[in-house]
Amino acid sequence: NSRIAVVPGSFDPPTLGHLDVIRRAAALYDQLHVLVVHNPEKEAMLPIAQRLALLEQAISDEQIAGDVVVASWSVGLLVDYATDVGAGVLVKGIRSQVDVAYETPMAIVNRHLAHVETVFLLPDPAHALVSSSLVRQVAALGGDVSPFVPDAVARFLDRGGDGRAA
Ligand code: COD
Repeated sequence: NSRIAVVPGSFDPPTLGHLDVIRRAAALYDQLHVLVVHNPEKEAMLPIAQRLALLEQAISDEQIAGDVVVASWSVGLLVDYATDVGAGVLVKGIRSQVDVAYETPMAIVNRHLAHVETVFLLPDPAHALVSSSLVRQVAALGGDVSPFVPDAVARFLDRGGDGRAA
């Protein structure tokens, strides 16, 4: 009876906050699915395929131990993916009361829809203020994003991977 969890997110781009949650969740479960979910409410910086590639690179660079699968999902409910892969848990990072307010109704809906529980991990204080939207803003204005993102992401954005001239 293996314990399988999904860590969903936009990961646009992956940050050190995401990698911290992934590392700690990988230590808690037998198998982890890091799932890039298309969020229609947010205007994307990077295509899904690029986010997948950067996540895979960062997870390998950071030598995150365990059975970690990287995948994407753009059709239907997030809990349908969880049910398909036999996962009973979604893991989310909680940075603030804003995250609690955003995640609570989704967690309740997901439990009703598919008996999938949501587990919240508190962030490492070192990365608690990091968000993808902050990184997108710094990158768009030509700032140094390297304190906030894995090396693979910093190199990619430095090369102008966000569409801005390098
Ligand atoms: N420290 C700790 N955790 C962090 C940090 C940090 N610095 N930064 C981000 N996180 C966490 C977030 O809280 C979140 O749990 C996760 O990492 C991903 O963050 P993002 O910003 O990449 O992703 P979001 O917030 O855009 O989430 C997108 C989802 C698709 C996961 C979300 O919108 C969702 O669950 N949607 C449900 C879709 C669905 O099935 N809807 C129908 C039923 S509700």
